[in-house]
Amino acid sequence: MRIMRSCREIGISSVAVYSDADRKSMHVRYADEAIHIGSSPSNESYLIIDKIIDAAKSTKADAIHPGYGFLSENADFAERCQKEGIIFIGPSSYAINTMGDKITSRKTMIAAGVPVVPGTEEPINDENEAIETIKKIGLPVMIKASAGGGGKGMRRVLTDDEIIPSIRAARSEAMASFADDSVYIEKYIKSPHHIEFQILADKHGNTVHLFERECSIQRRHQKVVEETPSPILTPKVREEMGKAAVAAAKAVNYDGAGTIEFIVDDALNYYFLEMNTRLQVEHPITERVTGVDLVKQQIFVANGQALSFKQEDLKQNGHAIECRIYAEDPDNNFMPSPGEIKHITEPMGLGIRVDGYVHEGYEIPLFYDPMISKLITWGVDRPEAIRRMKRALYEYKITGIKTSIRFLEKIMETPNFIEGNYNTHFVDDNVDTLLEKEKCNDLSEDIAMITAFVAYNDNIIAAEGKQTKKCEKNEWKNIGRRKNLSNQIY
Ligand code: MV4
Repeated sequence: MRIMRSCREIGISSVAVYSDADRKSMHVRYADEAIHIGSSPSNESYLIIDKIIDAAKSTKADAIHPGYGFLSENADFAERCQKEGIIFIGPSSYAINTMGDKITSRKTMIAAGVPVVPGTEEPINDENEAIETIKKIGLPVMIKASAGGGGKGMRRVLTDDEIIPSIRAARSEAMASFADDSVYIEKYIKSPHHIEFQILADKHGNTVHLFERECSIQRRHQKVVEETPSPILTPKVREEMGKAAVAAAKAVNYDGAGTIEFIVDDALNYYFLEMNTRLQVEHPITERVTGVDLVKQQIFVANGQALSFKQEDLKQNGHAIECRIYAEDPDNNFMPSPGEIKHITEPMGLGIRVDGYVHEGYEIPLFYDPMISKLITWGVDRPEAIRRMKRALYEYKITGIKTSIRFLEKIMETPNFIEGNYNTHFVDDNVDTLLEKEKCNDLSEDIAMITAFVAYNDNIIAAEGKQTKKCEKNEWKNIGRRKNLSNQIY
């Protein structure tokens, strides 16, 4: 849907592919043409290169946008598109391959002068050698799989006697997950921030960055909330990191949209972690503060056009936050909650963007990622973006399935979040209050058949005087006196 929305604006017709489970999905209805490519499991449909290529050929498609998941970071797929004369809307297979292997990407970054986490440049071959290396680096360290990602094949080592078991465990996990057991060592960065830089490059040697996204609010390596600008970066560090991100992209002759992930410690030391060679889920917050449509830019540069703007044309305007809305039950260990949406009311109005595709009567399939939409708010500054997010989450009503909406409201109310004082441990550190039953449980879930109007009934009842609902927040009276209320004109 995201891709086709941009295509429609620039007059490009689109072809959707779909599996059995997605037969009734919005993208099938929205596309100009749709091709069925197989049964519901993704390894029988969306992951089969031949089926995607056949669909492109039979509809005479000029280009393929691979989206964010599935084949989007598959070098063989990028290469196959090229061989078939179809434009792959993404970087070269060389860039995907180089960045896909951690040891290779670390070496490439070291050569390009981009800071990496102190550690080994070569894979661990010998366990005794590894012990010596770790003595030099100093405990604690991380053992990481070269082919790794999403925390798989990663082990933290705190004590000497954990070294060998951790190496072996990381190796066997990496072998099972990626069929590649190479591992390497990095110094352990305590309580890091995850801050990533958006980059965009054309095929004519122009590379720019579109500033950062703060993505430290994660749960089990899944992002939950992202925002930009990062509450912790200073203008000087931001500028340095932006330059490092551009250098990282140039080192692999990158073209297209990509993301350079850094971990940042409390002293604002930053280290390259990995590059994502695709458009990312959280791209809308960057679009909102820079005004750049990243999907259109991906299409333009894939078509060989030069970027129409320079680094100095780009500014961060105001503040944007994204909350990922998942069909998951926060009260039941975030179990996926597929099923039919009985009722949905989505937030609207100034400063709100909802990137979604679901509708009343739609059945969320159990086969794919349970994310059902992304809610993005913008404000002139961070406090306004947060208050707008709280308003939008309040308006968001979904019945029939469990969602993460109330959990996200709790995050917006957590003092450390409001203060911008958080790192990658935020969810674990605040799990008790974030999961408080009465707050997380959307009462409207219990009356799933009743419409959203009833969800607003609290206020009607209060207005009739049948129930008193104290409004603690007549904060408008304090505009101009309270620091965290936005009253300036942007
Ligand atoms: C680290 C780290 C601390 N020190 N590396 C997790 C996923 C993978 N992309 C990298 N990860 C980490 N690497 C060193 N040397 C801590 C993490 C980490 C993390 C990083 C980003 C966002 C969330 C995280 C949650 C736990 C651990």
